[in-house]
Amino acid sequence: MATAFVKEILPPSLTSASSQPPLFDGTTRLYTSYQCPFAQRVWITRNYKGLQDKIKLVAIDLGDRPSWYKENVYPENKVPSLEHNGKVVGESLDLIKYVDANFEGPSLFPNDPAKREFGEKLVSEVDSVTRELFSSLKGDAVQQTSSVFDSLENALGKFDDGPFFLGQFSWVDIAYIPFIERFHIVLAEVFKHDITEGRPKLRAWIEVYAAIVTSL
Ligand SMILES: N[C@@H](CCC(=O)N[C@@H](CS)C(=O)NCC(=O)O)C(=O)O
Repeated sequence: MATAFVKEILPPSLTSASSQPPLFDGTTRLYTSYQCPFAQRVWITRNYKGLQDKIKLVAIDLGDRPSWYKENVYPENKVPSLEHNGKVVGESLDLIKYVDANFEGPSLFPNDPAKREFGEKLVSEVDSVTRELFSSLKGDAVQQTSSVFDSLENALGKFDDGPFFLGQFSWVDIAYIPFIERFHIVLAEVFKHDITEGRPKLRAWIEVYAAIVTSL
């Protein structure tokens, strides 16, 4: 984890009027959007590993996307994507692994086989968890999300050597947190419901994560 607190000046989002930054000039670039929870996963990974100087942020305005992004950089036309070593790779969950494997900094993958197995299982479920959370907004969100948050509370109790899913901070936390923190806020603001009420492990997870992020 980066120890010195140096507030990064975020570059402005590029629009259809912006020219394309150089491609494959040896610079590693993370194409991102400051609002996107998928891109946030890779942004957290970069910052947690202290790679702010190694991976340059290129923010894209998704509402007014530059055409060169799809044409020249990433044909899927989504963020995040990472330009590294003469290629562009995408998909946020793959990118957490890619950045962890190809760059320095603290590992996000524990060695303990039981933790690795549990981590794979939790991450394989993250898309269905987020789908369920989003679909709950069409109905009684408090009631419909309750079993999801109960199962996260339960999962957070599996290892007791830290407040995170695998004890120590890992890729599993990064996979879930951008979505859970948004639902935490939406349920509090719109439905006046605190998802951490009666779920002490979930509360500690959100609080400790917030402390980590503000120290990056
Ligand atoms: N499965 C992708 C999803 C990425 C994604 O959907 N990003 C959104 C922004 S949050 C996007 O770029 N949307 C643009 C579009 O779909 O055209 C990942 O995990 O990286």
